[in-house]
Amino acid sequence: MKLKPNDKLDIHNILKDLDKYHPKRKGWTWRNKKSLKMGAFEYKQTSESLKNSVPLPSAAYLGNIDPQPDAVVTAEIASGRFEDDIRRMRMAAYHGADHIMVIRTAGQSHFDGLLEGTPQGVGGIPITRKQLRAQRKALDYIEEEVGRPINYHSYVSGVAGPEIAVLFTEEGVNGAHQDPQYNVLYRNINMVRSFVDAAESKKVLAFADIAQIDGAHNANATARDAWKVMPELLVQHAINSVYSEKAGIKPENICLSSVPPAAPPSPDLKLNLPYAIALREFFDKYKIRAQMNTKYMDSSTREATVTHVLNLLISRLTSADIQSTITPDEGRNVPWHVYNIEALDTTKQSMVGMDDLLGMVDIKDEGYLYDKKREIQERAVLMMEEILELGGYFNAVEAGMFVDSGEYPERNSDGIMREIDGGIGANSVVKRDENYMAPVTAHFGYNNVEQYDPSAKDNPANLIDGSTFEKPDKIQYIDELDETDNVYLRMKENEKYRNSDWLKPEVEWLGDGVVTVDLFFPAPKKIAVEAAVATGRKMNLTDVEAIHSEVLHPSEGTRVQIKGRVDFDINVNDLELPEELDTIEEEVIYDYVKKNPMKVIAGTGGDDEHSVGIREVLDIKHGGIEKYGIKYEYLGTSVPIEKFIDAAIEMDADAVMMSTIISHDEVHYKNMQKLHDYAVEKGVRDKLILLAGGTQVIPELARKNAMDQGFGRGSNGHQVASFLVKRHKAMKNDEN
Ligand code: Z98
Repeated sequence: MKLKPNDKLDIHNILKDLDKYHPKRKGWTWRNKKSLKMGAFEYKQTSESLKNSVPLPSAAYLGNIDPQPDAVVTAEIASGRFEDDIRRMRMAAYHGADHIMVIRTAGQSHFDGLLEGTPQGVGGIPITRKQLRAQRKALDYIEEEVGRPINYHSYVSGVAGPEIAVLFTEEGVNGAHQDPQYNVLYRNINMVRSFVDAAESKKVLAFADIAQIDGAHNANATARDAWKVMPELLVQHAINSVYSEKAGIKPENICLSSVPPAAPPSPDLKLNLPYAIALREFFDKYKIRAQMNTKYMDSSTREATVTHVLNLLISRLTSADIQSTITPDEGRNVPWHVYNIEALDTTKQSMVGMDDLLGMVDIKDEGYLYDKKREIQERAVLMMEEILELGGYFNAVEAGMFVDSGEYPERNSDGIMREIDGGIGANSVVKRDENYMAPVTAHFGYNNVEQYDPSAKDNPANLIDGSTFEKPDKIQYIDELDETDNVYLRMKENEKYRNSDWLKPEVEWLGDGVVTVDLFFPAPKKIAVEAAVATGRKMNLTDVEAIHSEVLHPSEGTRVQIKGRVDFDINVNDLELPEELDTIEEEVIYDYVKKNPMKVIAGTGGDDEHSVGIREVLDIKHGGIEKYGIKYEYLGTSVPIEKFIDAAIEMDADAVMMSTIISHDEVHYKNMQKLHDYAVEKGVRDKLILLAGGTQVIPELARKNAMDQGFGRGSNGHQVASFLVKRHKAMKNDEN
């Protein structure tokens, strides 16, 4: 199967023969970094371009260039239905994501085994073999389509950590969160059990060349005052990194999950930049995976985006290796398609916009920045020393040293306390029996297989003729187990909207029917919010909810955003699709007009005083035809129809552009006919290009009324100039 940009990805096809599918490759991939020359510009911190992509909106003015930054860019996708996530992954890849992080359903850490089938999740998807295989298969096609390897990622922490690590290796997952401290602090999983499991998990991740992200950022989100937790963050990174190296993960696959702890209105950079530099300096042999601050994210997508851009500045100043893109709507709902893509565009736009920043500015190694950085590092070292004095990490956790709201060494005695033999799975670690043996690949510790076959010492899985890592055919694939919650049922329910002529608005799931409405009421917040919800109901939306409100003034007004559901759908065959006016490349127009000067007579025809539209299409200021070197004579408003033609004759013009806004009694079309008739009467029709434009003009009807072309609502100078050049050229050819 090969994906084509104009064809939808067929989920049925992905699910077909999934039991026999094995991933194409394993291991993490970084981007091929290189300097680029693109259009009129040179870039330093970029990577190889994509075969297929969607550039930033403003690229339309710059030859549609789409420079890709040098860092790996993450999209965190979490709709709860893996089949819908797949479509979003393809959109994300087109916008520059090459690290797809699938968020798992709330609290999967607590499951003490593997799930099978594809149940629907909350705030993410249940990670199962079928789900992983289907998504990796889809990504195998998508990476071909965009021409860049895509890293696929999920989480290995939790009670079933080692089992998940094996599953990930078998199914071609390329990146994973793994940090036993996460289990201990946030999931109350026993610490001995967590660290033993982590050793096994990490050994497997190392075997599969999976890049590992740690969990330190969670302290950031949990801490009462996030900026006070900075020294501890360094300690957490250190513990997991060294432990990972000891378990065999190579340093370049160890990625520290860093989040700028503060956000405005705190003085963002004054807090976050010294911290980011402290981290970079201490851990220079590892990679930095920069996440965004979500601790201080509210429901304003605008505010979240600004925080993210400030975070991106820090990423650029400290050369982050993986750039995450939390969605700006995460503060108010489970991320929707459009916000995932906006976050990716925010990242691409900011990173490309800040290209070679460090080539132009220096980070000061004296004064406030240096002192603050040094202070954070010193506090971290002191904390580590105290942990050692206490007898190690376990004792330190028992003493409540972590996520205390004081800035170390200050302590407020409100840290997360866990007992060494408490929590889920306490006392479940048992000493290996003497007869114990593990005929498996990538096992932490002693496999004890020599007693059965001395030659199996270096390759214990030989004893069983290879494990699933060497022999993927040994993998047991289990299809759906739950008859009431599976992908086939869900797809049956919304099949009407899959690859069909039927459309329903959607935010995260096919055919979910969800829409947002943006409203303003000249009322205080409390009233405005209820008025907005009432408005939604009167608009026949169901499940109406206010998702954001912002006071513009305590009494003058409030902005409210609501979401709700529609229960109708649209058939595409019933739509009247506007005619697309094609354009010629701007350079070609410039060139043609330079060699073939053109003059146009313009004005608003008949008894019509509107002039803004035509001026926009004429004036250089807004990209009108003047920009391309086309000269015009503007006759003003309410121009008698005959005057257009008389003036054209007098000035030897090539074209007439008549603007016409008023449309009652079809007067606009009648005037077009009149313009044509008079040109014929004067014997100049075949020498003149006649154009009519206005918000009520339908191009096809303008042509029926004897115009060469009509330009309706939203037309612009580029389209008009393109048409003039094409027609002028054709007329010249006819003459010759
Ligand atoms: C991110 N959005 O990093 P359960 N293990 C670690 C984690 O950090 C997390 C989980 C497991 C953030 C992710 N963190 C938030 C180290 C989650 C999740 O099943 O929900 O406990 O696992 O991009």
